[in-house]
Amino acid sequence: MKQKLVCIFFIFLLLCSVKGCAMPDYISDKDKLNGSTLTDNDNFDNFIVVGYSQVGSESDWRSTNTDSFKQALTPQNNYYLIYEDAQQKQENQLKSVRNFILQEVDYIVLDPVVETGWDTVLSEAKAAGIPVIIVDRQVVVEDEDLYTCWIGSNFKKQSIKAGKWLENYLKKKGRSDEKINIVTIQGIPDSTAQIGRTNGFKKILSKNKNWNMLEYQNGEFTQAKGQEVMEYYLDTYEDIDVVVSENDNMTFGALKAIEAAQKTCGPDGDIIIISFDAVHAALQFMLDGKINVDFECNPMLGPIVKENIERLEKGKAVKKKQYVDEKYFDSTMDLEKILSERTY
Ligand code: GZL
Repeated sequence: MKQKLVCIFFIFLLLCSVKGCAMPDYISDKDKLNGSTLTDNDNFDNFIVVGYSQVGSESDWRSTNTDSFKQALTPQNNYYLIYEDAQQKQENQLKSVRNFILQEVDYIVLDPVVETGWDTVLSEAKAAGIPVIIVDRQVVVEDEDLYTCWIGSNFKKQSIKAGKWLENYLKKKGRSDEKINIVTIQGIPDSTAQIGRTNGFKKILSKNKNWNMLEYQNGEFTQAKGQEVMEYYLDTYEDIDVVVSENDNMTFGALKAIEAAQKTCGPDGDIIIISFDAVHAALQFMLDGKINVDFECNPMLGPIVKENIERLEKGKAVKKKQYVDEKYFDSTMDLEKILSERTY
């Protein structure tokens, strides 16, 4: 079976090179086996072939997340990883999953850009007898048996913690009864991260009648769009007290816009910045006094997926929903020490 896969793979690559079509971004064994190239008589029988459809490469968090899979599912660990970047488009993911089914991979790992629209393609994978592991964001499907398990963050919990952090912060500043104007830069609509982070913060917002949410705008989880949204907010609203930004890259864009508007932010500034992901660059901005608090979203899912596949290979059951551990960081902490110890 694997010989067929290898042959299809090389014919596909040959056609791509001839037709000039965009080659999929494969992490093939040859990348890892110290430059040696694959040959037809490579025995793939002991390799676990994984088709991995990733959302995109829109953020620092995403890159770290992708790397965690590339470092876990390697030929040295007997994996053949087929990685495809969907550029944040669901239609690309649907094509990738169907491609994986055609290639008769052993497992499909899907990080769904949005929650809906997966029932048909996951039914096709199930009919082909290929287990699907959902990671990071979630799918909403009629039949939960269409996927084996989900591994990721509790986004709603992250932003409930963010709302509670803001309550405590304002209390310490003697601003508990002050009118607080808030704007939110949201992630991709209908993505689990956006839904969870928006709804979690809303739970705390509803308990604080003096908090005034001025507007929600989609920052697409990217720095460029985050800056654009923040520029709009600064042009539209005279008095912004808090920015809730649903990922660090949008926060980076917001910081640029705030600086360009000659406003200040962070613990000693006019605008309180609440961010999510807690990537290295964001903690550096926090150390520089630009970000007040950042809620971690653990990107290291590759090793956990590897553990689950190995359990499945032995016929063992796996938990349907597996939440990863996460913390938060704020400017009162020893950020130099934290930065020196974190791997991402
Ligand atoms: C969260 C993930 C989000 C990150 C963003 O798990 O889905 O997508 O918070 C990324 O950085 O774009």
